[in-house]
Amino acid sequence: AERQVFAAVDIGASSGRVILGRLEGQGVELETVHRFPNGAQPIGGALRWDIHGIFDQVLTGLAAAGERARRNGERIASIGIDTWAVDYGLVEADGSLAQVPYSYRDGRGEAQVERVHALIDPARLYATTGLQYLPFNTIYQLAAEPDLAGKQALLIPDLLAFWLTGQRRTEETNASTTGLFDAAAGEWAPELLAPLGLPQDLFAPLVGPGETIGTLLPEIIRRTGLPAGTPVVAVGSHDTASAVAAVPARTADFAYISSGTWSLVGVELHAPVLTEASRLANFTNERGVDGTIRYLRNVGGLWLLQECLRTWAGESHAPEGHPAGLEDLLDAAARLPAGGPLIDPDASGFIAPGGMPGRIRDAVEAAGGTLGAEPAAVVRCILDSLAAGYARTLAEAVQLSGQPVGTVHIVGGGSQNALLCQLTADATGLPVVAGPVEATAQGNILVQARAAGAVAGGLAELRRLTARSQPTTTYRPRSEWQEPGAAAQPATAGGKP
Ligand code: ADP
Ligand code: LRH
Repeated sequence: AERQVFAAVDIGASSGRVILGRLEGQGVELETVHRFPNGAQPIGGALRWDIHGIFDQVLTGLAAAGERARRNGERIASIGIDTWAVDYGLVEADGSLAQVPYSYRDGRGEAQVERVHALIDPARLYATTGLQYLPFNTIYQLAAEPDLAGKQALLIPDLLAFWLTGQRRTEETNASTTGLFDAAAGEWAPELLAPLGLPQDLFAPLVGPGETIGTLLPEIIRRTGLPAGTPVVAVGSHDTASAVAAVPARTADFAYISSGTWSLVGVELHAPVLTEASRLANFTNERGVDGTIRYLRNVGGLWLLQECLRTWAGESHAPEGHPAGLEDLLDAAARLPAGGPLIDPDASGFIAPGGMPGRIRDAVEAAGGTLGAEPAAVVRCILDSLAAGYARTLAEAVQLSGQPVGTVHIVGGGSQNALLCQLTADATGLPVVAGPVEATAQGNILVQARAAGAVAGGLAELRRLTARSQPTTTYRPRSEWQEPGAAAQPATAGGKP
């Protein structure tokens, strides 16, 4: 029989990819077959996603994946889709798209926050949804829609799955980021819709990771050359849920930092923490694979760096996953002394795009500090501030959840940033294990492989499988007497323990 491979469509706010995963011995081998830049764009007077362009890239990637599998004598057993959270497309009853989807970085959600909180007390919202307050949560964006009658809101991965299969579902890990989902029950919270004037049938039925959404439509089969009957399987369609499923932890006492455009910093729990203390600390209880709770906070993330690079390059191009010149800048930033100025990377003033180096300088000066003129100083300020934010967030996560942490795992594109990994080890006083870079695709593929019966076990087994097959780099906290900015000497580990 042909060997099975699994296709992951993983689209972050800064780049998308289609990755093939094949089971090899004790682990999973990943092969990136297509990659494309992504980013919100000003369209029609608002910040939006070029969703038709994104879907074209998905089809190009799936066609490439099919071609690759055919040449290897393999069969694509299924396709799984994950993207960033929160955003959605509005679909009419006839299936057509009502508008180009807005980006969460457009300010229209924030403008609704006061009105929404006047209608439903934020303490009640938190007690039900356990969701951290972010001004762009789906609930605030939906409150800005002038006319939802007869329309359905499909979250971005669900919209792409609808276009591939014709089936409308809402995958539950991503549903948990809407602000309209009951964290403890793992179901929609329909009682929150009416007070906001939102229609009861706004959302499609829920589906969980591992369940089949549908099979490819005939027109998709024509366009991609994939075999008829190829299923689209629900995964942790929230990219962070897939990433956390592929944290290569070998023990239970781990924390994670999913590091990309955002840094998602926290621990995994088996029940939500819905206390007032948790709400005031703004921790979220988002749903993970296998009904787990991702107890975490959003830290501003490499968005700050992406935007600075874009400004320094003339602000013309879309942000890229692998920006040119980044390595030189990081080397220069690593040579600067520790103890430089800090900003609050979570400040809402950093959410919108444009002019980021100036905004960072303003923030430093407003706090009475000074920031060197050269780009490396700005980069160092960002990374020092992120590391400090990680340490603060992890300490609070441990305190609020009671979950002990002995190791910090950094996964995603940002795990390649050796300076940030070392600064994180220094700031937390804990060993940092960096990698895999493509944890999100890995988690996406593992859930598909398990649904197909090709691997078995719970998250702990899936994590051991990742630890066995994906290379990681360990950073130890530097003691204080060391030269400031001394080059880190990470120990590299890969393959078998
Ligand atoms: P997202 O899924 O949010 O689009 P990724 O996980 O792809 O984000 O991570 C993108 C980030 O990874 C970039 O903003 C960049 O800071 C970082 N990155 C990518 N490649 C490298 C590299 N070679 N060295 C250091 N950092 C890198
Ligand atoms: C990371 C992410 C994060 C959300 C944000 C909108 O890509 O999904 O978990 O908060 O994007």
